[in-house]
Amino acid sequence: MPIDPTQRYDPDNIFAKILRGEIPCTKVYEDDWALAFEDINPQAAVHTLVIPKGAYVSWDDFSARASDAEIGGFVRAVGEVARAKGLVEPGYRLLANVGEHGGQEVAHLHVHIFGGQPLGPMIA
Ligand code: DGP
Repeated sequence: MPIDPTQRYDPDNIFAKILRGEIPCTKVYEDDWALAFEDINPQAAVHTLVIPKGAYVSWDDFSARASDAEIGGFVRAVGEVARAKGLVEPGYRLLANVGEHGGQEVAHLHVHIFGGQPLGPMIA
């Protein structure tokens, strides 16, 4: 079920457990602000998720409540992951699903990085 973006942060969501090391992931990047790991169900040749270390339900929650330092650190980390994966040329796609209409399934903000192939007009 897609999540309700107005819900309070659930510290037992699956990505919170990954952040705490309670569930394994294939880590590709980590710094003070963000963790990046491979999506368990890849939708493209490269499908990596980047999550902030802070407790934010969604992009909406993050953009409203996070500090400038957290936002800057997270945005920079997303770019760092894309560069580390060699995606800048010929390009890649970022996606953050928000709430029910966005189809968000995990209630901890995550940015999808898709790449490694021509992506066409849209990945649902
Ligand atoms: P979204 O629909 O934007 O909430 O996407 C959630 C993504 O999270 C989806 O592409 C699958 C991925 N995912 C769900 N559970 C796990 C997990 O336990 N590990 C990893 N690596 N990815 C997961």
